[in-house]
Amino acid sequence: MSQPRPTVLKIGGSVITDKSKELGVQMEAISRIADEILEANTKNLIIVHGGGSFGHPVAQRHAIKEGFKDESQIIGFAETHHVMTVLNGLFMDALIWRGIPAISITPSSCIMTQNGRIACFEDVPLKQLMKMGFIPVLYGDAVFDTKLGFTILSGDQLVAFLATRFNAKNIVIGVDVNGLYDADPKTDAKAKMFNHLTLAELRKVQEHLGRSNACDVTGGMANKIAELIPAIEHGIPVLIVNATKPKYIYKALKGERVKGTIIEKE
Ligand code: IP8
Repeated sequence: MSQPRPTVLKIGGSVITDKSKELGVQMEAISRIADEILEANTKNLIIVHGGGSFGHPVAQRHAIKEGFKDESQIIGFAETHHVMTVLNGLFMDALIWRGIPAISITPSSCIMTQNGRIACFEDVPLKQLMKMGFIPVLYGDAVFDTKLGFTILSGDQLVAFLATRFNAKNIVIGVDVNGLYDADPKTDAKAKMFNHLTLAELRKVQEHLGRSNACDVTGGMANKIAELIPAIEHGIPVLIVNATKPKYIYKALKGERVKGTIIEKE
């Protein structure tokens, strides 16, 4: 029997960390989201989380995304990867101690990029563990790059890649705003939220989407959307929801009605 199509869930770094202080964690949000994942009991789930106040400030300080230019960056790369494993560990703790069979997959150990784009992915263990009913948990990471030496792989590129590779049923993106807006809702009170967009409509609004103003080396909402386009082109619907609101991730995983932005191919 072929493997049922998975759901890919991304939990943004802005939801599980406190972006106002480096290495600030939102433990309550992590615990609540783990409760919601447990309750939703989604079969064939792949989880990806972002870097927030863990990965981004360290990566920015050492210019890791720009690639290897100077020996002094070596410790910065190791530090960026390390703080991501620390954040991942906190998330894994919350999942495992609730009895969720989650397995952490370290992107820097199974993925290489070429000029920042995923070029090779050793997916045999991941396929095997999914077949056995485990839930893989990946994250945006500092990764090795065939041209740049190293770089930063965003969780969003990873989400679109995994969704396409495993022919996902859907993608759920949990962020700290209610959905996709025509302007930054955090700074523009008149920003209007989209409930539904087709790919053609998305392309039209794409240029107006803001860049994140908090420290974010992978480029905020505009880049998030650009990264998701290949998966949407593939026919995989994306739902963007507010993961800081209780039960939204639960409802999104259960396929229940929830406030957010749905983006579909047509
Ligand atoms: O928060 C980037 O992942 P993202 C992770 O999904 C690092 O963009 C290491 C900055």
